[in-house]
Amino acid sequence: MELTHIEHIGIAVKDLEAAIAYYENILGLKCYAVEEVKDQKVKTAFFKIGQTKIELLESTASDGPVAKFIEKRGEGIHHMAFAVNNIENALAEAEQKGVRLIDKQPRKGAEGLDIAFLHPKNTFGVLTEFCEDRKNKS
Ligand code: CMX
Repeated sequence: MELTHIEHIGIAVKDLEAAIAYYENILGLKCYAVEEVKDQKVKTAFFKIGQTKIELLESTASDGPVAKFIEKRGEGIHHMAFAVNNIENALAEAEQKGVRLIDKQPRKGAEGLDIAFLHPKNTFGVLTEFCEDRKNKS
């Protein structure tokens, strides 16, 4: 598979507005988008730093993955997302090499990207996401 860069780092927070204020007022980054991803039960806020984004994640439901994560492990880094050239190929290769897939097929995530997750129990404790940006490909 071909990973091109770290697309984003996902950070679970309890209060999106308070976290946005920290990233803007202390770190001096600019929040350029806030988007709800209903499917994932999260509200997200995005910042760009170089080629990489930071995605803040606030849960919108007590049974959502981010709410469960915060309950169990507290706020903090939730996942790391790699940009890949071909997400189906990357998933097939990971599975063939014995990694448990959370998503066997890509689905739509924030910013219209095609996304899929690998299980953290097989990735040394880091929930790993593959992302492919098909809309910006010619
Ligand atoms: N990073 C590392 N480990 C994690 C984790 C994370 N983000 N989330 C859960 N775990 C750990 C748990 O602590 C647990 O470990 P222990 O068994 O040692 O306690 C283990 O994984 C399994 O946990 P679980 O309770 O059986 O499973 P959950 O129901 O908590 O589900 C997971 C975990 C990763 C399968 C689920 O959160 C998932 O499917 N995630 C993918 C989707 C997602 O995270 N969406 C939110 C972001 C969406 C976006 O970016 O737009």
